[in-house]
Amino acid sequence: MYSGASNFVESVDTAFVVILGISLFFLVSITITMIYFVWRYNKKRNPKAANIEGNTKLEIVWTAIPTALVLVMFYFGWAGWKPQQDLPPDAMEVKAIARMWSWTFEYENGKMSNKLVLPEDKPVILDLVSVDVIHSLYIPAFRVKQDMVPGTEKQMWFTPQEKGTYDLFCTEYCGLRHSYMYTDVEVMAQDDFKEWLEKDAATMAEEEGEGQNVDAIAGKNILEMTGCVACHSLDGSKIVGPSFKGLWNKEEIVITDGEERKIVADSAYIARSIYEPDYDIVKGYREGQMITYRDQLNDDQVAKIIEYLKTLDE
Ligand code: HEC
Ligand SMILES: [Cu+2]
Repeated sequence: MYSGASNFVESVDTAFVVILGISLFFLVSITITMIYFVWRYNKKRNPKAANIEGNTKLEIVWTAIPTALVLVMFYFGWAGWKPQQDLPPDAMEVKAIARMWSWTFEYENGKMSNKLVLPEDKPVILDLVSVDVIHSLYIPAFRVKQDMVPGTEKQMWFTPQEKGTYDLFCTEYCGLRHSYMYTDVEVMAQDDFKEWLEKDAATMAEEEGEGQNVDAIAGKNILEMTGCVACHSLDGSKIVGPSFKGLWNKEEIVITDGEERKIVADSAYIARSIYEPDYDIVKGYREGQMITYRDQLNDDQVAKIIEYLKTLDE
């Protein structure tokens, strides 16, 4: 508690402690009073019951005090909530994209990441986008949480104040692999962040694998960043969609407009599977599970993905 990991920790924790304190006070005092009454007014000690007809003074007291207490709790709740609604004008903006069942964060320079990487002590606004169903973005350590409703534009903001790694969860049950929909928030020094932000998938790949097939490594990074691996395994096992292992140049039966037909998984087929997933449905799988990546991936990125898929032969 009161960790200071974000600028909202103090106000949210204060509201929590105030409400917890009032609740504890009443739990203890009501329990003690009950026990005392059982002892004091049982039949042996108090054989003849009194009939009390009402007491105006008491009624005013037991209306006024709880009303005041509820208002106190409301005040602390409001004081913690209101600043979260007032977006700062000078904040850095990051687009947070939720889809079944992964997170992608897109920065102003176009960089994508499956982790939320942020500089320390700089206010950040998250533009919340869901491409399919209702998700909810929750960072417990920062005391922030906001539903993400497809078709609406919502935002949330906070200032990370301590370097470190924190959990980020989806907290709205969103289907089969909802419980896998989590990632990290990494808060780093402003200089380290700047350096990280400048590196795109291609330069990262160059550093990772000197002399190797750099496009393929970049393709793997893109698959991970955009969350394809939430539904497609790389090792032959079936998750929600078919595995990517051995996909390249495979002959398959797909269903197009209700008709079965045979295809070969070449570049054109794979690219169309990414841009228009419901055009061909792989036999044995369901339509409508994969949502188009038209807005998220360009031809160059898709080409790199294909380069990587070529390396996953059986
Ligand atoms: C929510 C789950 C989900 C996610 C995320 C997802 N897919 Fe799919 N994908 C499916 C399902 C289900 C199918 C099979 C039905 C169909 O063909 O549309 C499929 C089919 C495919 C196929 C055709 C496979 C074959 O065997 O012919 C390709 C290629 C593909 N996806 C690529 C991708 C890529 C690349 C990404 C990430 C950019 C991605 N998918 C993200 C669920 C998903
Ligand atoms: Cu979710």
